[in-house]
Amino acid sequence: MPLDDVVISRAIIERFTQKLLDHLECDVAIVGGGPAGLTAGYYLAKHNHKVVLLERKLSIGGGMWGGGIMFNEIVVQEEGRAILEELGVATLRFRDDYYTADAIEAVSTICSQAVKAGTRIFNLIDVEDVMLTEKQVTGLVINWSSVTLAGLHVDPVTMRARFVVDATGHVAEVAQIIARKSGARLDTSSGGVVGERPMHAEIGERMILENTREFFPGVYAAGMCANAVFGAPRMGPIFGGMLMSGRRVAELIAARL
Ligand code: 48F
Repeated sequence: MPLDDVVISRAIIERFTQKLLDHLECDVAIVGGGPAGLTAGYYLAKHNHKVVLLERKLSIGGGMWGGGIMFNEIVVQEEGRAILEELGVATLRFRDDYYTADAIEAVSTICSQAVKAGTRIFNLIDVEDVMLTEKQVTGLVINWSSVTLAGLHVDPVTMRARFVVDATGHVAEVAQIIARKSGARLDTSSGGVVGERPMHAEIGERMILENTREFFPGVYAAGMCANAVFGAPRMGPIFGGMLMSGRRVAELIAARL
């Protein structure tokens, strides 16, 4: 049978529309498709929770693709290595407790595992606001990131979620939005986004797990965002903390679902 161009278009439009409609209400909406968000998605979906991950860029993977200074190797410590191995990413011992992995293998494998576990990823979507009801975040306000980039005046739509994970990295965008727009205090020392501290891998990696927690009713911080929200150091291209934080936030939320 000859290929019909319009059938191809119809297939894409119908399937995508259905996919989006099926996910306008979910258990957990994760904002940001870096290593922390992807790992959180993997563990939540694996336990049969309905998970949506929203990423503004075309590509998923956040800051992991480029390793350090575009040398596409990442470093993890023992606990991070265990997660990579569980996901099927090969690691190589460098020395002592330092292991390396190919950044491309890491991103593509973690993404694949998250999707196969059931995380539904929507790329090219910008989270521009939250839905706030009786002092609890109940969902997200989303738009095409191309609309935001072009500065077009087009209204967004909404997505309901029982819990939201802010995994937007250094910028801590969801936390910034809540602090700026709601007038309410976040559960941090300053009541707002404290901001990340200068590089210190040892402290940064240690603090990220205690900073992976709820900072506003219904909203959890994970990954680099957790240290930015609560005011802990950055850690550069060691990624164990991102993976462990993703797993931790999944455990914390799963316990409440
Ligand atoms: O920055 P990112 O990789 O965050 P992460 O998972 O990992 C941090 C590391 O990459 C690295 C590090 C390691 O030690 O410090 O920086 O915590 O991924 C965050 C993703 O969120 C997306 C952004 O495009 C990126 O891919 N993002 C940010 N704001 C929004 C967003 C938004 N408002 N809507 C949708 N996506």
